[in-house]
Amino acid sequence: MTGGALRVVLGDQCSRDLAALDDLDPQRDTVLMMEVQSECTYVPHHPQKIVLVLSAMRHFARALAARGVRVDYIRLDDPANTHAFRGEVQRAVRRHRPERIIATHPGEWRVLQDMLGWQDAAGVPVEIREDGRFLCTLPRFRAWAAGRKQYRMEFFYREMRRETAILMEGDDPVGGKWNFDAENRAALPKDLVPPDPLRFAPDAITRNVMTLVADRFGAHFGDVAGFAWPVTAREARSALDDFITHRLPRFGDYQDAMAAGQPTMFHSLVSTSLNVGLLDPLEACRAAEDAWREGRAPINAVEGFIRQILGWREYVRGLYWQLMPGYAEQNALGADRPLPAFYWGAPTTMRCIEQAVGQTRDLAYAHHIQRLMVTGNFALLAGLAPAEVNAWYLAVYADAFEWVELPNTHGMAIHADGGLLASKPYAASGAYINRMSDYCGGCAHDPKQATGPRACPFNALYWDFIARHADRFATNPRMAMPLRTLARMDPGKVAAMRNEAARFLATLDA
Ligand code: FAD
Ligand code: DLZ
Ligand code: SF4
Repeated sequence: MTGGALRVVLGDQCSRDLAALDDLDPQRDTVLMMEVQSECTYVPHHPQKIVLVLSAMRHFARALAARGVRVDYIRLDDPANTHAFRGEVQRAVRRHRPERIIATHPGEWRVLQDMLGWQDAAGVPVEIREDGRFLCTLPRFRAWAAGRKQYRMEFFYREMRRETAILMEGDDPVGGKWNFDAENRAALPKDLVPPDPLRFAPDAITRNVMTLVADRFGAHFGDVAGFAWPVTAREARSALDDFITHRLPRFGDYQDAMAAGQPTMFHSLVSTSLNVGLLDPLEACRAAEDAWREGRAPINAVEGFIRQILGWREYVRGLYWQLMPGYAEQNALGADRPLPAFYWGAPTTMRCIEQAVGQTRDLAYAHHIQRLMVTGNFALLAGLAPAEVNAWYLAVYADAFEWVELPNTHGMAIHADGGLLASKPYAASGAYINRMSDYCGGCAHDPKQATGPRACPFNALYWDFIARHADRFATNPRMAMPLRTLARMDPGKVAAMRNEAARFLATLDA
């Protein structure tokens, strides 16, 4: 080919209606897709995450080719592969001599910086198009954020509800409230077993990728063997339908619940499909809304699910691009402890951690409350270094891309942004984990004890955290209650708990 456009599709852009593919001329244009080592190793991604991305890419390339689109697909084992986006774009320009390059805005700051250098490197104009797969454009988010000192998801979410008319009756939210979260805090009853989610047996393409990934990235944390994620748009839609039928009705009630041996509870597992582009967020929201309108799921479940996608997902993406690159550098609580080895699967006596990390290794998945209130809460209380915590979350989950991972980790879980995203730190003692799970029953620790040989580490760490940051939180009305409780405690008891925390933290450092 000489002339025409080189249209670049990245690994998390496997969407038929991608902006870079608009107005594609099959006679003159070529689509470039590149498997490169640097994207597989910039953090040590879980092997299932790498399989997900590469298999979705290969299936997407095959679907494009079946529609008559010319695809130049660079494989990881291609001997000439430079293993970097820029090098592959340069090589492709030499092969195809296009008039221009068209790309879609990437999901990560570091990739955007790279993309901004493609024009000089390749000597061809580069057009970077807005990613239309999000419901809120970046200029729209900037306009919403302009002039605000703090950003609150709830207000953003209401605007998104109005703009999309999802779960609305005229100007009013259906059911008379915007948010049914207060009804969504039940623990899992002993006799209720969550249904297994749909699993997708790897086809020949996926099996080939699994072998490639096991050979090259077998040393990364995580097991490739159990791979069962959707890798095509069709599979992603079946997974959504399965969720809507079997789990959505109880999604709300048990959204915050955790149970041993129940890694997925009533969650949807749609994040991987949304994030690599196999499923459209509006389609997912509309499918849930239809279930409510047809009486197949209650409003607390449907509103809760839609809020996660229309609210949180769009909001964290807007914030990421609003606040980068400085956002990643923040460390408001001065946390500097290295990540303990049990995050990478080393043995621990804490059953909640062992369950969350164990299923992460097996499935590249943990649900929100495990990420926030178990591994995230521990990182917050123990003062783990934000850069290490972020790199861990980015590596170990199949759905992890920095635009969504960083604000959730840095902002929501470990408060490294000092409260830009969340009005208070999500800090909790063992009592919370005991209330919301059955983990503590089989644990070597006792959630009711804060000191002594069987003490739950979360207890002493919690009060040590509150005491350590008491000055900072003194002006935060949402922290008034724990600060008052601390002030009323016997000073001897506080000192004993802080000693316990110091002793426990020293064992981590050792
Ligand atoms: P469900 O509970 O079924 O929710 C439905 C959908 O809503 C999800 O698929 C997701 O697309 C969206 N959603 C839910 N919560 C959030 C949220 N807080 N922010 C953005 N979208 C949300 N999500 C990612 O997609 N990638 C990540 O790398 C990621 N890292 C996280 C790190 C931490 C520390 C925390 C606390 C949360 C993180 N989340 C991340 C958000 C959330 O935990 C996952 O989206 C969710 O667990 C995915 O599972 P699911 O599809 O079963 O979600
Ligand atoms: C995550 C990932 C991986 C593991 N490999 C590739 C790849 O080989 N080629 C590619 O185009 N994209 C890959 N990705 C996804 C990119 O890292 C993703 O596009 C950026 O993180 C921006 O969101
Ligand atoms: Fe986790 Fe403490 Fe409960 Fe053990 S007792 S499972 S460490 S919260």
